[in-house]
Amino acid sequence: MKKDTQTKHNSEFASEVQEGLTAFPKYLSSKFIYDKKGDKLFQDIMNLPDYYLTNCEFDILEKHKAALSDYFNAESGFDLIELGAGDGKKTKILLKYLIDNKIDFKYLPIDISQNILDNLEDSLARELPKVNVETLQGSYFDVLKEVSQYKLRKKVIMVLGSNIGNLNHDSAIEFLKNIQIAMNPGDMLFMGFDQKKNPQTILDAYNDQTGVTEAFNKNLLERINRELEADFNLNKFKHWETYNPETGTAKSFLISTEEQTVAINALNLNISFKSWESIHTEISQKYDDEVVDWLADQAGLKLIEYFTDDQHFYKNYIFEK
Ligand code: AVI
Repeated sequence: MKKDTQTKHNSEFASEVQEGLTAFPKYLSSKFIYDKKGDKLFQDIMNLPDYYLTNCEFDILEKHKAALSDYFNAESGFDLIELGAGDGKKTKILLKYLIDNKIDFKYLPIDISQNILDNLEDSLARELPKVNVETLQGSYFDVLKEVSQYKLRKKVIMVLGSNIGNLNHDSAIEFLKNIQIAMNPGDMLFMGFDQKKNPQTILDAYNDQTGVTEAFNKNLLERINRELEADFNLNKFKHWETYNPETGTAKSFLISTEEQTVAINALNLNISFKSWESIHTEISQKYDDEVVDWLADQAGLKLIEYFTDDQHFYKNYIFEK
């Protein structure tokens, strides 16, 4: 990451931590979980049997790759633009099918982390050397703005993993609107949305017995300790998950198990916690077709098709402008 970008991230982190921990009730944004350690913990979460989202999306791509290829393919080829590419494990199912069937396409993964993009490029060179790949480092919207200038051929913008679920509805509409603005008529958006289901299945996915999700959530506090010279004692906080079946919102909290004061030296700040006081850290929204249709409509997009797994736990939708 470039030095000026790094400084911008650090000051954004510092000011949001200050704002969230001096508010009532306290909160922190889940986007800050993802440093090097947080990225690794999220990879571990995706391998947990209880975290059904990954396997469901894997199955959907495997089962429907031919139909998806038919939707995406265009006479003069297409650009497959992936936001938040990660390790590309799921995407490779589709990439392999497109290569095996000699479909004309270029793959453009976008990620904020150059490290993730370098690893992805290396693994593609080994596993699928025929894929024409161009990595794009930057925030989604800066890169999307650039990409919206590509008007020569069809764009398929892909967002896997139900990442939209980490946004409240207003921010989700904003996110979709920004994508819509980058699209031209005929372009497509292909996006994963985790679905409402048995609340116990959802709670189990975000409250695994091995403690990986707890460590992932607590990485926020660890990061504040590391980067802002704080003295959070992680053993004095408890990971807590709730799910509201009425709204479809899963929420993660960190709960102070005793009355305590934490010093954040880089901010010159002491934060007091009452016993059992909470910090809200993440939402993981669950959807149904009506809500997805409403979000799309608000963002100026048309829902045209969806694909699901055998249990209907998860859906990948296709939208057009
Ligand atoms: C990245 N995001 C879609 C994950 C989710 O399911 O909300 C993050 C996560 N949080 C806890 N486990 C996984």
